[in-house]
Amino acid sequence: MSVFLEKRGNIAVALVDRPPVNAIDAEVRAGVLRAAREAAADPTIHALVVACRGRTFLSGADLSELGSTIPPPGYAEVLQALEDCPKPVVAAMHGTPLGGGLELAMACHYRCAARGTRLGMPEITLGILPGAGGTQRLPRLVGTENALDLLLSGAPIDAARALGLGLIDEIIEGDAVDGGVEYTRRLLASGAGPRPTASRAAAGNGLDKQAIEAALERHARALRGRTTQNSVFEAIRAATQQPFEEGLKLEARLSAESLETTESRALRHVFFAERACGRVPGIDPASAHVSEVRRAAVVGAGTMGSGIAMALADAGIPVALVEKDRAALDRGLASIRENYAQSVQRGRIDEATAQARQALIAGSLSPEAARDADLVIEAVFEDFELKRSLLSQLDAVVKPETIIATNTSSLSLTGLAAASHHPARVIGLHFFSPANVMRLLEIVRGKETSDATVLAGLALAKKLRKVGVVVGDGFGFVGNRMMLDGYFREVELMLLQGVEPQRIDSVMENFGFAMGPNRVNDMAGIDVGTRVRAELLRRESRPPPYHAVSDALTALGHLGQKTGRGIYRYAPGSRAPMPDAELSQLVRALADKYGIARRSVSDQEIEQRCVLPLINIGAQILDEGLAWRAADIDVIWTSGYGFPRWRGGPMFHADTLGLDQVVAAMETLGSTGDAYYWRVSPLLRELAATGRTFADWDRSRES
Ligand code: T1G
Ligand code: NAD
Repeated sequence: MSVFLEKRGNIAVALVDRPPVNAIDAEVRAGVLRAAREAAADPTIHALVVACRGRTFLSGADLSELGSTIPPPGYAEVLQALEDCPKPVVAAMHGTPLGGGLELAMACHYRCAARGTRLGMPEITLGILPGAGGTQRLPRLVGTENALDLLLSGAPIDAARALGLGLIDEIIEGDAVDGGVEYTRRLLASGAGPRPTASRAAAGNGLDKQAIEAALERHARALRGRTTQNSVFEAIRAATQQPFEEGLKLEARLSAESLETTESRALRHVFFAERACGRVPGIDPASAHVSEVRRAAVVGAGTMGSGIAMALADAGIPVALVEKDRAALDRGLASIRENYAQSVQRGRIDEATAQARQALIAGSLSPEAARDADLVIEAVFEDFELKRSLLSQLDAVVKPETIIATNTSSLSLTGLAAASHHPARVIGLHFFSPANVMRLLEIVRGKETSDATVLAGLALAKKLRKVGVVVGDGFGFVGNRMMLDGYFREVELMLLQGVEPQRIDSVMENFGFAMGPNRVNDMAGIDVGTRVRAELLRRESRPPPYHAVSDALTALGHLGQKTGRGIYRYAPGSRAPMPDAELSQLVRALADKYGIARRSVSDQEIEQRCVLPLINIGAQILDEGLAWRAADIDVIWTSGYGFPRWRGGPMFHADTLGLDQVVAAMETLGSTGDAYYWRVSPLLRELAATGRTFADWDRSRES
């Protein structure tokens, strides 16, 4: 039983208890339906309150139930029973009423929510059109324009905003259940009766072209490449032009169709993949006590160190930020101040929050400042000897249980850990730049890293609201290995063959990356890649030309946007890339040097040559055991490298292309291209030959 009916005087409370997040499954639906019927039939009950135990009100449909036929009773039946109840029905919410949960609340006659509640319709982020009447009831409560914004952004709003929009009727201070009952008592006292949302009219007269364009414009960035929004418009239009029942029918059809799209499968895949990567096969979360990080230290206040310090402070963790000299420390602290000031200016946080966070970061010139830290992260120059000596120095300073982390992007973790007397406590925390913004955290496990230390890394990622993926200690870890050996290397080869950088960028932007590879390279700084590769190539060699164009640009001092030219040229103060004739000359000379012939390359080939190498290197990485699941790789690429989430990540995308097709295309490309890199990974070949997918492979390893 997951729904309990309690009586408080003449008010009945249907209390849902379905941990962890009160997702709605058949049992919950059946329980609510029973409660609605009982409330309707029992003359001693004058009103019904729907509320939840635990951390949140209903957080939406149980996603594992979607996709197949939903077991009865259906949403429509349950929600109609609530709406048709002859006595007032009140939703009393807390936590995160989302999707189907909010839809259920909208079918109630009144809605109240505890302060701190965040309400939303996140279905679009899963490629789904809401299917429990949300598209029909929401515009009736808040008007079409607000409904469109909620449905197109998928972003939750707070209780105050929900009250302002008319989505809820009352804010509760304190406990949602007690407050909800109290509110209901007042409603009854004032003589309030049932108030079905369905019988209201939606504000707005249909959706004209202008309104649609304005809405699309507001959400353009998030909706690039997407299709779910088309159904949203169709359903909202029906809400304004057709009777409620007709609108519901249309919504049901469009919602069922949305579930079948590759887009929705991909987005749901990423949703579950992001949660699965917190579980590491072979490591029992109960096997170690993971103590909370109460104080942290960061050594090095450069680009990364400052960003990491902010990420920690943003999560409420006090940080000692250690530098080697006063000037460097001042620079670091100044950049942190500027960063917070900018966040205030852009309205992301208020001044008091910025001050409070900044106050958590204390600069220091001595590693001794790390003495009390539960976690210390070094982010000094990428220099093996420097890092090793720092780690052994920290050994002497920190507590015996302190986690010692390095933010290296290219050095061997096991090699660095050997400098510590406690290699079991040494771990790689590979943050991405800017570290306070980027969601991805690669958690690098060295040979000696203990399970407890890995669990601590995962717990930290969660605390920082990042997605932590555990990876092995190989060349470039997972993300950079795939980028350098796969994607960007092939891009360089295309440049050498005479393909214009802007064509490559536009093909990949059309594929769904926010920015094409050449623009990324220019923005990140071409020298940054050159430096990382120089270190990596000490670990393992790669045949030329590898990244010859970027290395030549670094040698010339053409480092990208920051120097006004790189792969592109930039007018002073502008970030708009312009073609650079000199690049063509440079590329021609390098092509001659490496004996690479110029040839024409179609847009389709550009896309294949960017995407297929990611898949192939990804498969190699799985084969080598450097990532555990194909889905982990998908999380890395969608959260850290701009791979379109709605394509599910490179490995999911491979499954949708069909692995046999992928292998066939690689063989064709290998016959004219760089055979070394087009060798099909044995795992990929085997899966293709046996008609399996990466998803199948992941499943076989979970069991
Ligand atoms: N279904 C199934 N499992 C879910 C789930 C869901 N909706 N939401 C969370 N979980 C699992 C999750 O996989 C994890 O499991 C555990 O709960 C804790 O989640 C009919 C079509 C509610 C804000 O999109 O946004 O309604 O990995 O780690 O950080 O129109 O979960 O531990 O085994 O994320 O505190 C709309 C999705 C569905 C909400 C809580 N609803 N969930 O965050 O915990 S579509 C959503 C969230 C729909 C209707 C339609 C978050 C959260 P495990 P967590 P959290
Ligand atoms: P950076 O040059 O901006 O900063 C390094 C800082 O370390 C400098 O401020 C320097 O003064 C300080 N430092 C050097 N020796 C020190 C010592 N002994 N004690 C205290 N401070 C010392 O470099 P960065 O880009 O921030 O990179 C730092 C680390 O992060 C490197 O290991 C790098 O590979 C890694 N990393 C960088 C990126 C990136 O995009 N920049 C991404 C991921 C990881």
